[in-house]
Amino acid sequence: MIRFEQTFMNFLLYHQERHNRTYHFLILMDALISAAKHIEHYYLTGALKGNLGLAGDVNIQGEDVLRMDQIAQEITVHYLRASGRVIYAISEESDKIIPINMEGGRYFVYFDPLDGSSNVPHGLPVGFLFGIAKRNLEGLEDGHLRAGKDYIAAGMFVIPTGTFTLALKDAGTWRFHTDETMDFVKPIRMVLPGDTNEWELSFNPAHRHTYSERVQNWIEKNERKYVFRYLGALAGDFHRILSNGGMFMYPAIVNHPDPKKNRPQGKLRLMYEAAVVAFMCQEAGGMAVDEAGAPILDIQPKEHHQRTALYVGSKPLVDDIARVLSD
Ligand code: FBP
Repeated sequence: MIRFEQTFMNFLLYHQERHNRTYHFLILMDALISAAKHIEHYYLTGALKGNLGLAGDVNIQGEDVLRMDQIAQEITVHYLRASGRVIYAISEESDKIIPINMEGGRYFVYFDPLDGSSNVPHGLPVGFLFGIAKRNLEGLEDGHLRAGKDYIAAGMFVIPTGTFTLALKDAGTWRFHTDETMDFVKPIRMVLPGDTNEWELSFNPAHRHTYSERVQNWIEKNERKYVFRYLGALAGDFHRILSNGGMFMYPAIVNHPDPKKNRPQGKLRLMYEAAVVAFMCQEAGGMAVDEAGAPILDIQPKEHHQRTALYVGSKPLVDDIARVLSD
């Protein structure tokens, strides 16, 4: 007896029908899935083809660009163009906004095509993160940068593990796995578990003494209660938090022995990293705050590569540190 699982597209079709929505979103999601599968192919064959090294350029954020960053960017922009549904896109790999179909597009797409750059040279798990906002259908669209709470969907592919997680506004966070036909199937609704025995803490321990005193004190007080895990790629670390509960944090760096290395505004990018996992976490019953303890999803971006500190995960834990941060 062959076992058949519900496919992602079948799941999304019913979702769109149930909410009386159009096929446009399906076409956009099909483009993002094609891009992720293509990137995964290049990543899996990267070592063999010599694509896991540096490209020789430096991006707007002063970071060395990896060959795989360029490949992932080119692939994603190709499929977003082919969808015809995107007004403009914002990418970690592009200094400027990427105009796509300014007249006829319906959506804004904010993405990081290959997150977790320190893992790339080793072929270890990385992420493809994306957030989607919609054009103003009631009135004139001024193309303003959207806050996370205005996103209609956000998701991530953990590459090369073949897992895909998508959150839909007011409709939950769903995880899909790849089947023998390389299709994403078997939607599993993700809800952050209440059992604190499984909860994990995730942060870069090499940085802990550069965090603010109150964050260091909070870690001191709580770290023995939870398992510690850190992959060094947001998508991978957040994937675990969604399954086991707990909290991932990338606090502001304010006490670095070399003051030039301080990052009071945080490291992670708001629109295509922090807001993406915050949206998915909220739809899974969790929450996310910044260094002031304010909700990540309420932050109105001033510029598209804006950074933020991030505390994301199970409500009781994030609430607890938010009280310390906002004190
Ligand atoms: P990139 O987009 O440049 O990869 O930066 C983001 C990131 O790699 C996250 O995925 C990860 O959580 C964090 O930076 C790791 O930073 P660090 O190496 O300082 O721990």
